[in-house]
Amino acid sequence: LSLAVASGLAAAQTAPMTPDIPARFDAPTAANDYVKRVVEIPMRDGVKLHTVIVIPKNAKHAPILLTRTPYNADGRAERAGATTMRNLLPQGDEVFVDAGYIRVFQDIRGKYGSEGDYVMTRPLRGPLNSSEVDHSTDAYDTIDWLTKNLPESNGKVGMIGSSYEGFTVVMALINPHPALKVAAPESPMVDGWMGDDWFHYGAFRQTNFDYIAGQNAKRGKGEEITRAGYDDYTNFLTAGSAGDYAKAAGLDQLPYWRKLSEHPSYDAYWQGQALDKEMAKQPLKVPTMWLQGLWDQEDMWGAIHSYEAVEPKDKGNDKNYLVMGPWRHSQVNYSASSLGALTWDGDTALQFRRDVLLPFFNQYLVDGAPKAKTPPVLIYNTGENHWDRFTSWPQAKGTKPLYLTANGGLSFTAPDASAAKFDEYVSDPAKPVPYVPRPVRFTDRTSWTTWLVQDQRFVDGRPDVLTYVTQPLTAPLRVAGAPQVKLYASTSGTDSDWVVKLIDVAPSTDTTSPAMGGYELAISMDIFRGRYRESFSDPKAITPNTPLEYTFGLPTVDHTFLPGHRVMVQVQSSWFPLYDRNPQTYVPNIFFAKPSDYQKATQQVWHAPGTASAIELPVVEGGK
Ligand code: PG9
Repeated sequence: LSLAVASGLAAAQTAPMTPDIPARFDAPTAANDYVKRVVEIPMRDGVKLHTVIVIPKNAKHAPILLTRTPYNADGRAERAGATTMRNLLPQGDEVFVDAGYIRVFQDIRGKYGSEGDYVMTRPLRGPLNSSEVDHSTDAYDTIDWLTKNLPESNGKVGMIGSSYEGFTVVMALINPHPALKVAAPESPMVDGWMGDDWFHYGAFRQTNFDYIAGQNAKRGKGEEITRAGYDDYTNFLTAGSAGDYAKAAGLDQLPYWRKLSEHPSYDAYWQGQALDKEMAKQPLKVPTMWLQGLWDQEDMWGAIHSYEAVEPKDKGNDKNYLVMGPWRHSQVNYSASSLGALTWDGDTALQFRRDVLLPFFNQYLVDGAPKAKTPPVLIYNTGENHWDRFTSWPQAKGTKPLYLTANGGLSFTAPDASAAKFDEYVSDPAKPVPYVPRPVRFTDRTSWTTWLVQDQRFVDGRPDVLTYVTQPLTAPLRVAGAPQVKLYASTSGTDSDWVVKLIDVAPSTDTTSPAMGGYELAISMDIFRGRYRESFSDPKAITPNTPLEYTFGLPTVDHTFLPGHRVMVQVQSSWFPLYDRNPQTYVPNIFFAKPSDYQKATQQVWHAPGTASAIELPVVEGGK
């Protein structure tokens, strides 16, 4: 008997050599407050796109919120091993989850789980794309499928996403599907040459090398570039040109780097991808909220320029909306009660998502929802620390020149002939001005996300940085719009970069926040590559030793310089290693400059009648 019992038991047991990985494993889902469906949605060319759909349990007539991403759709719906949809989805989605939305993430073609080939920010069908598909058609086909295959939904779709995901939102706005009812491109990548990720006015951003390797070396997450040493300032300086660095990192194997390096100027390749120009062609069909950070370290150009491009055709002032918060890139989707050393009046990102974004989306997506009280323009006043709600933008009716003057001053009065005509410095490509204090670590997330609010005292006083400053203000100075640089400068070289920073200098003592005493906060700054002075598409050598005019727009501001504060302007000729060095000798393609091309140059910034350098400030007279 005892033997029989023993063998019976053995028959019920799992044999020791049973393979331990089953064909399928499903975690229990009964306790979840959502249902997750993973589907492969066919596009018009037969390519299937991997799509993750999260539906609130028992949903009926629920609106759909769609994001199309190159950054792994699966990963967006697994924030925690969660039984609740709120914990499962990203922080920025919480307001939509609470409102009962269906959430959809889709891998764009060629990335992660999706079929097809990957082309970085795939251009629209046309001269640059002879295929039958682009992100406009993929969004259309996806929305069409969702409205036909989600019985829990009311068939209304909104799109949202930041940066690359903002770019895919903009693409969906071109010939949109009729079920696309509302959109929020957040810091969308719109013009990669003028001022979004790849270049700023022609100066190349070397932080992109890590991005290009991560994005293109594999269908999933790609490679990290191995560093020669700890300090990227030294790593890039020793490498030589950006092209030399890329070659050493093996990037010649990646077609996207080759495309970039073959198009250093604003030629048909870049012009044909500029989505603000594309958007300007047609009135908006879908109510759209363009939004971005005022210190957006990656995509500072796209949202504001798209808003401005579309605005003339928004006759009813009811489709085109602008939001600019005191945020770093994509901070709108996280917590935002501070940025670097700066603190705001509460969590400005949550305030926006809860009080403005959700009601705006609800209005167009939720059956029977009330009309939202959405201001056409919502911008944070970074000097007075509060949101401003406006009916139009810019608030300034024009600009007022703030002149650079002799002895490092700034004045609203034009310089006369009696003072010194210019200031001079030597720009040495062997010792470029850093954009953050060394050691520089591109991979240091805190450094990267806060560099635009870095205290500029770390370079103020360098012999190759000119500083101009006012006396402490006795009345508030209100600026609301985009400052314009009008610089008269000469170089002893034949090419040159010009970096111009508009800075708010805090009073030297701050007893509440001692570290803010004398803080030099750049409220707007940018770089301009001199060879593009006359034409962005046809660069030209600069005539040496001749004061020439450089005009370019700085990023938009909504700021009040408070009494006791001072206005400062800094001018320099490098911003390294974020921007590749200008050799200061004209060469056909700076990406491939030779070591002997890099030459010291004597730079002069002029402040004489007829050559009066200024920042044209968007001053709001009367302060409000
Ligand atoms: N700024 C990133 C990016 C967008 C588009 C192209 C390249 C980079 C991003 O955050 O998605």
